[in-house]
Parts: sequence; C-alpha cells; structure tokens
Amino acid sequence: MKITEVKLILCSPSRNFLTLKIITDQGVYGLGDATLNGREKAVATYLEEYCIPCLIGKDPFQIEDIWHYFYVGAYWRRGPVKMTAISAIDMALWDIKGKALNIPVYNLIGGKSRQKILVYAHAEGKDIEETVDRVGAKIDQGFLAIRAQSGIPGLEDTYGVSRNNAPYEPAVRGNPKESIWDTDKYLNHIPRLFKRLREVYGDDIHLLHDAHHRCTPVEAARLARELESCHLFWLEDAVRGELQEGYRLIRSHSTTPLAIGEVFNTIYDLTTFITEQLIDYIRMPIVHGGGLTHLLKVAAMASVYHIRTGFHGATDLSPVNLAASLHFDLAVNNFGIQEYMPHQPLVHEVFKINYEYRDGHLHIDDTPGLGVDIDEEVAKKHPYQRAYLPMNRKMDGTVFHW
Ligand code: EZ4
Ligand code: CO
Repeated sequence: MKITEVKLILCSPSRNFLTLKIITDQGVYGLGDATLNGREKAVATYLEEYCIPCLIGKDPFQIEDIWHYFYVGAYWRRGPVKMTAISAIDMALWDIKGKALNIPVYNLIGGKSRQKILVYAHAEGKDIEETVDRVGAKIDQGFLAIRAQSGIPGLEDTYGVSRNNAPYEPAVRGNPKESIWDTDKYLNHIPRLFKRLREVYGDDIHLLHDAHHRCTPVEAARLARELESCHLFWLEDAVRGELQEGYRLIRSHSTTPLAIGEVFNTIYDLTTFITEQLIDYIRMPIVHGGGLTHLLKVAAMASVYHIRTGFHGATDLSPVNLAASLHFDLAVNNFGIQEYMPHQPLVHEVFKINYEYRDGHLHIDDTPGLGVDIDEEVAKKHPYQRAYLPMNRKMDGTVFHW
C-alpha cells in the first residue's frame, strides 16, 4: 500500500477545525485532527509545505518509522505546531491500518481493557448558586463526574463561564478579547463553591476543577489544601507547567489529586512530573501530544509511577481527536477519565461519529479504523474564520496568564 494523495480540510462549522486526510492507492483513507485552537493556519502551512510532500509514496503501515521521520528527521524538535502536525499524520495512519485490516483501532493497541469510558462533564454558573444548579442538571443527565467553574464576585468574566447561557467557547472571531483577572478574589471564592457542592450533593459524585494555569505554587498549595476536605477527583492546571519542579511545593502540602498537560506536546514536558510522582493525571491529548504512537509511550511510562490518563476533550478538539482518544481510553490499562464537552449540532453535519454518551460514559462502536468520517461538501459551506483565544490582564493592566 502507498500514500498517493494528502488533503487538508479547514472548516468552521461554528468553530475552526483542521483535518488531515491521507489517501492510499487502494482507496483506503485515514483522517487526523490537526486543530490547534487559534493557530490553525500555522499547522496547515507546516503540513502543506513540509510534511505532505514527504508522505507521498510512503507505506502507511510503517507508523513508527513515519513518526520518527517527522519528529527526528525534521531536526527542529517539539513545539505545538510541529507536534500537532505529527499527531494528525499519526492518527490518520492508525485509521488507515484499522480500515485496511478491518478492525477498530483499539484492537490494534491492545484490545478492550474496559467496556465503557468514564467521562466528566462541564458545569458552570455566574455565581455559586447557579453553578450548584448546573451541577444538578448534569447529575440528572447521569454524569458521574463533573467539572465545576463559577463566576467570581468582582470580576466581569471568568475562564470556563459562558455568557448568555450559550455553550462555553473561549475562541472569538476578531482580535483577542482581554479579560481582567484577580487571583486573590479567585482563591477566596473557589473553596466556598466546592463546600457548597458537597453540602448539596453529598460525597458520591466526582467533582473536578480547572484553575487554568493562574496560581503560583504557593497559591496553588493553599487552594489544594483548602479543597482537601471536598475530595476533588482532581485540581487541573493549578500552576502553568513549564517549570515542572514548581509542583514539588504543591505536592508536599496537599493530598488533592493534580492533573496537567493540555498544552504539552511531548513526553519531555512530563518527565519530572512523572518520575517524581508530582501529578496524578496526564491531560496531553492525542491531537497535540504526538498521536497514539507517542501517547502509548507516555502512558506506559506513567503506569510505572501510579499516574493515569485524563485527556483533554474540549470542543476545540475535533470529533476525529475524540474518537482517537476513545480508542486509546478503551485500550490502555492506566486510563483514568476522559473530558467530554459535546460539540454543536452543526459540527456533526460535517463529522460523522461512531460514539455516543450514555449513563455517565462514552461508548464507541466497532467500526474499523477510528470510525469517524468527514463530509467535505458540507465542510466547504463553512469556511475558516480567524479566531483567537482570550488573554488576561491583572486589575492594574499587567498581562497575565489566561
Ligand atoms: O481552555 O481548550 O480543560 N479544558 C480547558 C479548555 C481550554 C481550551 C483552549 O483551547 O482548559 O477550555
Ligand atoms: Co483545562
């Protein structure tokens, strides 16, 4: 089998998605998600100019060799643009192999370790009581794990909380939106939210929270400690992750489980976190973390250190990435949980999916390959529109982490 053609499909059915389609001489094709939120065209150019010409003529079954061809062979290593491109290629190759052999991808990477995939939903409100109501609505939908985010008194808008009851979508068309942030207000507010949630809903439901990279280690240690009695499933991105050893301080002060990695790209972003057991869950997703090939290695290493997976699954990751994640989640022993934010109905006019939500879990069928398809004609009706993630400033105007 040989790769004869590679296409990029950039579309915006309610939000931007970049999809790679690798076509072979036997008519079998594979899909890969290449979406890097707010930087879609950087990945498209990297693929178009530097990867696609080298893919033509290659045997798509040589997945390990092709991964190293693009990772090692490029000389320039790592980085979100390059790694998203490699991830898309990798996903598409696994999709091709599954289709060619007539088996679902989970059967190529170890088979089913479980029958269904535990997911967590998002609940958010403008204040504590609205958030409490929204968590209740998710419990009514059968979710067993819920991430709670709340507006903060004195701040006009907060990460994770939408306006006008619209589904949360941080990327906006036009130039980046600027929000105002204050960590002191946040640190005072969040423990009140989780104490209230436990009072109302008791101990059985899993609660999660995303601090979205905004605390220093000592601030995160305070938060993790004050949340200890609320028994979170995890506290996510308490501190930005470039300085891995920064987590030693949080770890030594609290037993609140920690998750990180949605902006990471390779195993080298995680080596200190893993080997010093500074975290409990890895969030680096298939689409940005080097595809299934690289994440299988990350999961294997993590398993030695009692660390599980909990992949990023926001709506800016396409249904192709979610399907790839679900195959991985089904197969890998040290799976922990999967983030699940349903896409807008319009997204499913472009992407045809093979998974469904039921009773707190996602279920994926046994369609060969990844099991997801794209309708290119519908995609064409929704052209790309430039959009950016927001940015933050402190109350005095200083640029801060979003
Ligand atoms: O801000 O996916 O846990 N989920 C998140 C997301 C990220 C967006 C960025 O593109 O933190 O909402
Ligand atoms: Co997050």
